[in-house]
Amino acid sequence: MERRQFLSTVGLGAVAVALPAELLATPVFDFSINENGDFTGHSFPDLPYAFDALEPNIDKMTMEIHYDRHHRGYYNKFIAAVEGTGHESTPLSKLFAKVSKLSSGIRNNGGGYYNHTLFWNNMTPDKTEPTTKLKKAIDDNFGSWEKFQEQFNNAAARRFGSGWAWLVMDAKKKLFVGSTANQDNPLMDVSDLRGIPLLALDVWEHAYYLKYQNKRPDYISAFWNVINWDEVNRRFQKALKL
Ligand code: MN3
Repeated sequence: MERRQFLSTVGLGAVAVALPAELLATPVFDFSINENGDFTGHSFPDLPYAFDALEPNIDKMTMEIHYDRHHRGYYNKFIAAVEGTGHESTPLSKLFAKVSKLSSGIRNNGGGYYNHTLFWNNMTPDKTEPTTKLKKAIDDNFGSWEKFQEQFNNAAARRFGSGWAWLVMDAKKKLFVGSTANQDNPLMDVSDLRGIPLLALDVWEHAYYLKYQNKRPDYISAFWNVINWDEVNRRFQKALKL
């Protein structure tokens, strides 16, 4: 047994409660299925705003390259990786729930396809606010809004190399902050951090290097200016009902 498996088996992992794939197979968390839970196919999503919409926090050229080359690349490679496996019509959440048994092509590119779709949608040029209910849950779980921000910023800044920072909810409705390496995400059975993703931040260098170079903390600070709290609220409400 690997150490990571052992830790989650004995309950010492950051989030030890595994989430049944059925719970996660809802449109809020898995955009490859519809409101009835039926698989609707994989498709490369539209960016929900213009390339320059998040300026000056995230610059236009970074958005163009990130969306049109990186994200599209993950999507195309995912489609190629899943072809011929019998999983062409399996929703993403179900693939992620058993990704340890699938190819690294599905894991890395399926993760890249999914994570970026969440990421674009949890940013906006519009002014949005967390609801009172979400703020209270943050206070209850982290002690204060500031402590939540500090934990999130640390998770994002301290992820060594490439990866993602997350706010997640576990099966007991507890909120956690953490990070994953590469294109892993909290829906994957290989991840130490397991839960329903409410907020995602890409901390790969390709997400910020053109504007921020080596100053990842500056990029993380700027991210707070463009978080789409309407979307985070929506996922939070949906996750509470699972
Ligand atoms: Mn990226």
